[in-house]
Amino acid sequence: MTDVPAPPARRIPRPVPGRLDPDGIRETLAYRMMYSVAKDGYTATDFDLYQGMAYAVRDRLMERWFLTQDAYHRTDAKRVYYLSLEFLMGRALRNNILSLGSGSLGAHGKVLAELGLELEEMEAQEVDAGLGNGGLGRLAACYLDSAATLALPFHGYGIRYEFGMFRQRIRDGYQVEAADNWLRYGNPWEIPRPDALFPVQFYGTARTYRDDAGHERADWVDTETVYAMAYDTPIAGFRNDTVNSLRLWAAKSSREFDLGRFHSGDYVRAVEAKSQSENISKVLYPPDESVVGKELRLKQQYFFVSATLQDILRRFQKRPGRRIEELPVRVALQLNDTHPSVAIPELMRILVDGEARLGWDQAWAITTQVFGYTNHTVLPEALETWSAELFGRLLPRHLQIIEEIDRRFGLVVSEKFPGDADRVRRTSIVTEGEPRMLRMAHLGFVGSRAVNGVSEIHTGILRKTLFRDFDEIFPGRLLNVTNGVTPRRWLLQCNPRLSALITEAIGEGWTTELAQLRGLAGFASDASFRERWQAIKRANKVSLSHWALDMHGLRLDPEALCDTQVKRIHEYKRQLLNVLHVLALYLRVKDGAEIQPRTVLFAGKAAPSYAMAKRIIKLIHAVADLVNGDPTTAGRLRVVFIPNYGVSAAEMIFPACELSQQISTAGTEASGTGVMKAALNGALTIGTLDGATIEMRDEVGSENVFQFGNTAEEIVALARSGTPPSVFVERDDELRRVLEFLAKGPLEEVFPGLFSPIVQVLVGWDRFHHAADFATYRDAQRRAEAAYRDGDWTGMSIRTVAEMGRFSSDRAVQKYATDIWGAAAVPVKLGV
Ligand code: 26Q
Repeated sequence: MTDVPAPPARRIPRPVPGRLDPDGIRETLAYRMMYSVAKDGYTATDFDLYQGMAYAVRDRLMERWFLTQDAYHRTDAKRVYYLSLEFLMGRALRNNILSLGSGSLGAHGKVLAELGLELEEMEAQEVDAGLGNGGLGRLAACYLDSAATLALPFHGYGIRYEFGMFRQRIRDGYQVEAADNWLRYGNPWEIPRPDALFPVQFYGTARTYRDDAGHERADWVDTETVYAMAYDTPIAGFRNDTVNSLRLWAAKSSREFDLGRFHSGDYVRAVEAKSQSENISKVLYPPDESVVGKELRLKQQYFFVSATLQDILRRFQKRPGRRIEELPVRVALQLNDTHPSVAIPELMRILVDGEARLGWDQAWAITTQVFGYTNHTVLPEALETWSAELFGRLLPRHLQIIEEIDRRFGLVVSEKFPGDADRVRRTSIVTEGEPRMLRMAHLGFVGSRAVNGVSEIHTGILRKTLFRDFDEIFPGRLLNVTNGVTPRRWLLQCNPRLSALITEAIGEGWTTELAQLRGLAGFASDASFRERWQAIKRANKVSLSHWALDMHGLRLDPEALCDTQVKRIHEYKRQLLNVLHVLALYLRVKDGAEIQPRTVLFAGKAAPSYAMAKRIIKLIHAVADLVNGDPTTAGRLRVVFIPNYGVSAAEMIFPACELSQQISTAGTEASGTGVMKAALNGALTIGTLDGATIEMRDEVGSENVFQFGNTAEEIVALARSGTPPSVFVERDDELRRVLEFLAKGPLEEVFPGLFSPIVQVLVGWDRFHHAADFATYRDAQRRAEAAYRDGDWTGMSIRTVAEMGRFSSDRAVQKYATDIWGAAAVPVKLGV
């Protein structure tokens, strides 16, 4: 590849960085209101003011962004690229103000107050950037925050979906999806880069030919071209002047579409084809089983991977004298699950077929030094596979390359295990027989220098199951990095009351050194501190009830224990176990028993084609109507489903949460991160021995967690034994009664037959073993009630927060940087 000397810089003067005191903010806001928003005091709406303030904040980020990117270039630092189909960012305004600020929200709040507007009112004008489905997408957002705070040269790359995660409405208790047109009123945080435009090829044919030297070569011809255009969003580190970027690609048709068919007079068809090709970045795919539209999902994956690699290599080669062999020293690429794993054959294609003309072995050595791959699931139905037929039609050359990777890997395996044909078959990337399928997890493992699970138990299960053979073939490649969450958004920003109390007690260092929370342990028995701790939880519960009433017309009871299960609706997460327990409580109250008053709060979206999950949502609403409409349970039990769960709803819910449920069947939840956010806000956890809850128990102490249920090993043994759920139902009067109530009670009367598929699963053949865990779940709930009523709940809550330091995403990202990326911080300082 040729060196491109950088053109001489134009002499564009750089403005003096603006100030962040009230005068400076007032001035920038005035300027932005007039020149960017073009509104004055007579015409500006709250939304206009939000826009003006967003631009005013962005101006300060830009100065730091140039400073940071210059420093990365100057020091030639190793860059980390995080490739993800999802970034669940939520709102940006408060987060950016907090990152910039030297104190609190003070100065910005003051300027707004002069305009008669509260920060809270204004920030509600911003729409969530919901470019993700759930945990995996939010993790990417937390890692962006931590990487910037750690001053790492880190770039997020993904797709600028025109429609993100659907908006969930509830009609008659059923989920109804609506399009999330989040860009309708513009997005002040993004900077369009019409000049950062890369062609991406699809279809066509892979061809072999002989080059001038007589070597056999391959190329890819007669393709269709779509262009990827970049949009950059600044990502601020917390009070360190680092500003990284998130680069998202939007599809643009090629110019041929604009000009080509024109000549044949077929103008309308040309414009139709143009919008066809721009469909690629139209919509975020939900993780459902449906095959329809799958080709477009693969197109999305390759579209963003191709543009990203072109951009990365352009940046890499900008420096004169660069040799491609240096790539692994300068660049690390992290694959957020297999969704971007086509990057592996794409880099091979560039190195072998492209200008570099490397031999296979050299190209492979480079490729396998550059990639890291994170696995987020062991559920077989969630592992990504593609039919070779579909893949080869869209990306014929990549299919050839994958087949060659597979062939060579097969040789490695049979050399290491002579005569073990079964092992070769088990580990192959391309399956035998029809239809041939590509197993992307296998490709990810073979093509990466490091592969990681997201909690200790998850990594252990990967080692024993999905990646067992691979771990033997490549010892040391598989490692664990337990997930974490950013304490800036998930405590400092969302819970100002608790943050202020913590800072008053231990200073503000915890915001970047979360382990400092340990200093709170000493306050667990301090009477006045405990009282304030309790009062804050109560105030947060009141705030949540006001919000739920205003936003959704839902009534919560701030006096009651706030019990939450908020996450995607999925059978493995076992919202049904929670529902069974709610019904048990209901029947007990009907019998005249005294229970600890509680509000059981559910929230979460079901994939649009996941019929069982949608039925579970309907069941939750039916149970809510029954329970909330019954005067006997008034003041004792409420069931609430908060619609349209997302980042902003989570920021309201976690500060108010007292009991947080992570009750998945052991061995199914890779990590779970919501449970960390709740605990960081003082909730106690009721949970199975699954995902990161095990490590949370190890940190906070088993006396502070309500643990129950079969272990992952026991679940495997249970499944092997073929024990039917009826065995557990027969020996448990309360469970039997609840199931009979479901099958024959008032719910069945109002909705005949609607819930029988659910009952059938629970008593028939249940992959997720609800019945087997019911009795111990009930016991754990009893222990929780007792602790809330007469135990040391507040002390437990304080001690939990004190031991949550390990679950900061700062720790997780630092571990990736050291163990996988080999990347170091490049701190910057803006001299003002
Ligand atoms: C795949 C193919 C086609 C369309 C969609 C998908 C798809 C999209 C999203 C498959 C999976 C996802 C999301 C997975 C996810 O969020 N996993 C969660 O990741 C968290 C972060 O590691 C963990 O904490 C959770 O345990 C895990 O469920």
